[in-house]
Amino acid sequence: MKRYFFALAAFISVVCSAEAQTTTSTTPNRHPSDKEATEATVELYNNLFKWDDKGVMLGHQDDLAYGIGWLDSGDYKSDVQMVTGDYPALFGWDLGHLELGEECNLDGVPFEDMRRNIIWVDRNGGVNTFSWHLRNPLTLGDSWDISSKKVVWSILNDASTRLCYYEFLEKLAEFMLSLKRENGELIPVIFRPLHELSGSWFWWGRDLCTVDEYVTLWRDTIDFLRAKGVHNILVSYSMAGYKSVEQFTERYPGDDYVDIVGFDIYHYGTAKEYIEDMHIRSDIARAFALERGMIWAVCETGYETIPDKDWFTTVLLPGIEGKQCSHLLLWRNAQNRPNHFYASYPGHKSARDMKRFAKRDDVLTMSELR
Ligand code: BMA
Repeated sequence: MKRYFFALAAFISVVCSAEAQTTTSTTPNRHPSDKEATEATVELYNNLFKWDDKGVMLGHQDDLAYGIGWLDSGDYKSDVQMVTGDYPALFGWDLGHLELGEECNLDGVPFEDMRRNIIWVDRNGGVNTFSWHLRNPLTLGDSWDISSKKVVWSILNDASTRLCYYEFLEKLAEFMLSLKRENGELIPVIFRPLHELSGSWFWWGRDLCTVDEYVTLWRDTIDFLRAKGVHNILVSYSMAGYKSVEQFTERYPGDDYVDIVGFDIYHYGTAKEYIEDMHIRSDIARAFALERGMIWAVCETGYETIPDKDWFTTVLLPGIEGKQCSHLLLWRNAQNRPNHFYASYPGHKSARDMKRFAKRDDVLTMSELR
């Protein structure tokens, strides 16, 4: 009987350890939508899931480019770092005016400096994410030029507008392919094209094109980049407002073209409204992401001038807490536009609270990603 018992125990232990081993060794590496994604891009994609289990990555737009009262002079200054003691985990950049071949982006950031900062972020374990307020390829006005409802239609149907758009994309591809590590490997990044699509303030917005036109434009854009050898991007689908799953998915371009889903949300009205809206949108985004084995993010957020000194822990935090949000990006601390800032800076009344928020175990800053 005793012998039988030991034999059984040994058998169970062998089976269990074999099972434990199979679970770890066969856990598939998750793969981004791009079948040819570079190794580093696959790694970043998998890391985003690991970090997602730990907390939300804190991000800031143009963090190293400028802040309140200073401009980048190559010394990696950062309002977030000065306030919290650590850099953000996520660094946002905008590529607007790259398509024009200009030296600086639409907010005056030299692309050379941006590239240097992106390389520094990557070397130090942070993540870079891009938006693109690109010109209107039909009128050559800016992203906000919605004077024609035929822009997307024209890209798809009119040879000269299409050519112009492709020339824009060509410049984008060149830039993405210029982001390299010291060993020559491409730096993996997040790209969220044609963002805030449920709003109608950009030429690609909801009232400016049909569902089919939007989806086709998105796919053509990503196909173009991939055909140019750009395999170092994770693609992020970033909505503006919505109230239902139907609205959220209406213009979704498909799993072969998207890696991350999310939305841009700003605090305009009351705190209660912001939190409630955040909950409605994040519940929908999260359920959608879970179903597909994806992550979801707050792709842009903030309260301009942060008039509430405890905003980070009493408004933003209850908005995202318990929702398993991968990352959030605070918008820029403009140096060229008064009262246009979203992260605290030294001396601002919200500084103590932003530090408190950043120091939480479930909020990740750059050094915590390692
Ligand atoms: C907007 C504002 C603008 C800026 C644009 C692109 O939200 O911050 O001042 O030019 O984003 O960064």
